[in-house]
Amino acid sequence: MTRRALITGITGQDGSYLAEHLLAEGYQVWGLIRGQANPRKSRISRLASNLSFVDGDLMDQASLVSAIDTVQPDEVYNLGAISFVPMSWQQAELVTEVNGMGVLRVLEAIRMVSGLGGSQRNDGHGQIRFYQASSSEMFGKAAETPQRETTLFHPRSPYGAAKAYGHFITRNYRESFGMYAVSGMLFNHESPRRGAEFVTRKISLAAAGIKLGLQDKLRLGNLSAVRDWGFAGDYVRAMHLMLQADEPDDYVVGSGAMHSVRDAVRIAFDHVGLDWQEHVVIDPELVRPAEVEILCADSHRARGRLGWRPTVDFPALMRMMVDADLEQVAREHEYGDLLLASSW
Ligand code: NAP
Ligand code: G4F
Repeated sequence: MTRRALITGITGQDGSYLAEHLLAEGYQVWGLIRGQANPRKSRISRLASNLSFVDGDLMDQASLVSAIDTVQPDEVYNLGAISFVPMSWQQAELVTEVNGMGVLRVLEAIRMVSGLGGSQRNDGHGQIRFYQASSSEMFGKAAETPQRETTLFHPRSPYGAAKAYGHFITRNYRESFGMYAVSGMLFNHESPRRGAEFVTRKISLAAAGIKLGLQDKLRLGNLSAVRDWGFAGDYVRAMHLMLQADEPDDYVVGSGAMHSVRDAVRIAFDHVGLDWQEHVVIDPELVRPAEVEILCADSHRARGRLGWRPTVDFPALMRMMVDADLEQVAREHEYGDLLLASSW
């Protein structure tokens, strides 16, 4: 029997890579689409043909029940979120609703459609498996480095706090109702499909734009922040592997390598033969109210139990993104919109 997967956030970076991966694995893939004329729906259809769509929004409980009832999925991947951390200080309540309460709504929808309730627990037969997109932002001001599954959470943004709620409620539904519900605590992962507001893509776009003579300066905030960056195509494989394990559990997923924002700029500008120091301007407006200074993953559990391995290291990832942007920026009509988004 063909397995069915439902992905929320299918129009985002990870949703597009996961859809491609699951289609290649032989799944029938459905995407939850928000809004009456979502402009990104056609983009995902072009990237991954053979998709099916169902309407719904993480803010709307009934739409999620209806989506799960319609699709009757074997696996649900909840990737939908407002994922840009600075937005969470501007619209804290909305981010909490979507990224925190939205997780509860999906779990409730699965519970209702599966007929689980009260003291009734799942017997494991034909149950819907659930993946929650948790985040290394939950570690925030990290109690130890590298971070592993047992490291205490100390979120530094409303985004991180909402993700921590989503993480704990997922574990709670696993323990309360016997649901197969797991969280992937994924560290930063990037690609040529990354939103232009995130720092790696902002840098790769600027390196390409400056090289092509379309831009001169790149405004950045904290150059000293350290992240564990990997390739999104590798990380969606980990999501799928987590739902294939015999027992449900939570996993840290990252490369274990640390690089600063300054390293990212240096690699990208070197790749196109530019001196980054002639172009980068520090903008205090881009420094966050409470910064996450350092993140680094200890992925021993995922590597040992799931056999997961990343295939692209950080310098190769930055070069891949710059090369893709040299091509994309040359198609000038898209450049204005991307530049606007990358000015965050
Ligand atoms: P992304 O590119 O920003 O995509 C976010 C997706 O969420 C979009 O498809 C968006 O759809 C959808 N969405 C937003 N609000 C929604 C709502 N109210 N109802 C339903 N869908 C909604 O993010 P990403 O990088 O692919 O990340 C995927 C997930 O992993 C997110 O939950 C993110 O927080 C988490 N995560 C990401 C990273 C990373 O480094 N990329 C690391 C750890 C965790 P629209 O087209 O409707 O806007
Ligand atoms: O690329 P960023 O915006 O990613 P951030 O905040 O780490 O969040 C991403 O990864 C999380 C996983 O840890 C996800 F959960 C989340 O959804 C998202 O995908 O910023 C990375 C670092 C920060 O320390 C930031 O202060 O880069 C620093 N930075 C310096 N200048 C900048 C800039 N970030 C952005 N976006 N723009 C700048 O100009």
